[in-house]
Amino acid sequence: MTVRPILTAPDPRLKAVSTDVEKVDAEIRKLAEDMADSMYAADGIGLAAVQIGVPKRIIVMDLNQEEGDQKSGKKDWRAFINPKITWTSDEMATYEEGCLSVPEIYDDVDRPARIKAEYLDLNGKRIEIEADGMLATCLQHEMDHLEGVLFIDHLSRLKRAMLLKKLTKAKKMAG
Ligand code: K2U
Ligand code: ZN
Repeated sequence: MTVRPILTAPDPRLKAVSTDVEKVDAEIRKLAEDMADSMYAADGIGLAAVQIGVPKRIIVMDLNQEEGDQKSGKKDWRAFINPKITWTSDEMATYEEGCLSVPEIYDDVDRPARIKAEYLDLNGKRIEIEADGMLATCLQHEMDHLEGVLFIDHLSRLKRAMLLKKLTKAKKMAG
């Protein structure tokens, strides 16, 4: 069990474009486990490796936590390695998003309602999925992280500037 600190904005490391995983080996599996431990410790339902300072194209997710399963202790996380979105619907969906790297800020973000994606699992096996609802939203949110993009980057310039000023002040206060 290794909980690692989650970077918070503003932090230039969160703007890194993450690089592909060359080989899904024991080191990558350990990193994914550390990511899952860190996600659960922060009450998240998803986490990208760059959020713990590792710019590798790895995401972990456990949408069961959204339904409050953490109370039953049921942990059923999944890793998405080198994920690619292969199709997006014209139909859009709006969710109030948050982010473990943008603490205490929530706002509506419009994203394609349905997507098709492919990725490698922890055994290096290629998986193809179709997703809608929270899985589609969360996967797109996490894949933004792999491009150095935060959900606040989808908001208006004015709102984003205000939020970054608030986050900068909060960081200074926290020392
Ligand atoms: O990237 C992250 O920090 C993980 C996000 C995943 C997420 C983003 C947008 C919409 C849903 C999930 C965190 O888990 S944010 C905390 C959270 C927890 C439950 C439901 C929604 C957001
Ligand atoms: Zn996030």
